[in-house]
Amino acid sequence: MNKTKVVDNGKKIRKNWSQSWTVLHGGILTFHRDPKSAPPGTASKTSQITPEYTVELRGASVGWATNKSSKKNVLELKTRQGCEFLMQYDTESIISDWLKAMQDTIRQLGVD
Ligand code: I3S
Repeated sequence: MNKTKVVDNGKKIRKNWSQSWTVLHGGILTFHRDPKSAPPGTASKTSQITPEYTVELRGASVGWATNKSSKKNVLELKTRQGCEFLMQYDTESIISDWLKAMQDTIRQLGVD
């Protein structure tokens, strides 16, 4: 999917959309760099899919983003640590599955 951070520890930052392979496991979302999206000639252009960063879903909230982007099918994820991400994919059924999976995870984790 495509993702960008928009708020970092309460501070609004400039969007920087990038493609990533995303995995949800054990309440942690891990964004991985797509090797194909690495700029040519960079060291990261290997066949490896490397983790980029993780997001803890405990205490987070997620929903459809409204008026946050000109892209379609955009989700907004707010973490308990005060970061916000936009997540986007053109196929609505796929991003809807992500929304449901994240909502279920957040509900199961609770806040404590
Ligand atoms: O919310 P914005 O400012 O319209 O977001 C766009 C910008 O971040 C733009 O980059 P620049 O900061 O170089 O202008 C991105 O390329 C666009 O993708 C952003 O808009 P969308 O609507 O795609 O989220």
